[in-house]
Amino acid sequence: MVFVMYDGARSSQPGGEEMSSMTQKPVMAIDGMVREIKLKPAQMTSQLTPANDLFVLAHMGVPETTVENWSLSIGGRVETPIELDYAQLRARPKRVVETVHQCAGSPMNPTVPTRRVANVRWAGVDLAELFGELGISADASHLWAFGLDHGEFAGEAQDSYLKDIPLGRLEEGDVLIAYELNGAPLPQKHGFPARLVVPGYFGTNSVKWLSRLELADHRADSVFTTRFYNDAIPGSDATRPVWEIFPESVIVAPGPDMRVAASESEIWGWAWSASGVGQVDVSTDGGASWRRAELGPRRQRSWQRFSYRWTPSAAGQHTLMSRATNADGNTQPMDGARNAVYAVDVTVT
Ligand SMILES: Nc1nc2c(c(=O)[nH]1)N[C@H]1C(S)=C(S)[C@@H](COP(=O)(O)O)O[C@H]1N2
Ligand SMILES: [Mo]
Repeated sequence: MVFVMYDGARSSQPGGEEMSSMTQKPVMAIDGMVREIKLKPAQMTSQLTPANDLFVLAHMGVPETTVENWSLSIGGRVETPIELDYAQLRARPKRVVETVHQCAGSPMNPTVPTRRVANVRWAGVDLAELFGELGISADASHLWAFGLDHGEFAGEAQDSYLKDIPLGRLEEGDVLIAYELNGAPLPQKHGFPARLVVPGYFGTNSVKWLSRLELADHRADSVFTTRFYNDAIPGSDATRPVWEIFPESVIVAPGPDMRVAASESEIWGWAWSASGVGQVDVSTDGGASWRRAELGPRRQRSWQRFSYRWTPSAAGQHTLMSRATNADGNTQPMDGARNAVYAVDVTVT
């Protein structure tokens, strides 16, 4: 793979040669939205999603980045602001986190299920540990994360991709500055050379091509934080940031429109939420009745396998469904939400 340096001469910005390395913007290798959805639920057959099968989402395109020109500045309400280059990042203790990774779907259609989900292993630097060394100011409440990508979104020019998370999530641990995906350097489309990873939060918060982290005493005011990615709370004027992943599940097998023998067979799939899953129920009659499925263990923040032994009562069409519930009793609605129950129609022969 060849990377083009994003020095002043290559910069599309006027006066590039007078700008410091910190404010230079990389050339966009791909200009405009990228959306590669590679797996349907029936294809999600492995616990760990191979990097090549991972969905790719980018609102404004993919920037060209190099290790040589990359650095991460950490500032705002920290006692000791720093700038880390790639070698300094790699020299720090390496943490590995296996976690479910899920796109929240289109920010313009937040109640439409898309089931863009995977389970991967990220490696990088633990951010709470790093901030422990740098010192967090007493008035800090949010972490802002800036990506190097820029371009047009929602009909306006955007300087960067900017997201925020509450400091409470940072303190819980496992928030990484990640430089590896499944044991290999991050592919370009997944944020090379380093990205934020917020396990348990929707993918939109895990900022790729990370260039700056800032602690602040309020939410970031970007189209990606306060305009989009805020869910309506039914019966109220208030909204809720798209942060924690809701309880959700998909049936992997049998797949849609499959023919199933009338003998005993297994219905299985994956279930997940920000806090893990306490129970999965399966319906074989379109949601009229539900039976408890067996639920496998959670590895760190991974999705969990569920399975149910089914002996069909009659030949013909059956609608299979699965429903995950977390420890707080939150469960999947039948419709009208991004985590709505997934249905699979099969024919029993
Ligand atoms: N810098 C940057 N980071 C980003 C985005 C983006 O457009 N720019 N898209 C987000 C969204 S919506 C998702 S779902 C995840 C997807 O991560 P992946 O492409 O590595 O699977 O990246 C997030 N991080
Ligand atoms: Mo997304």
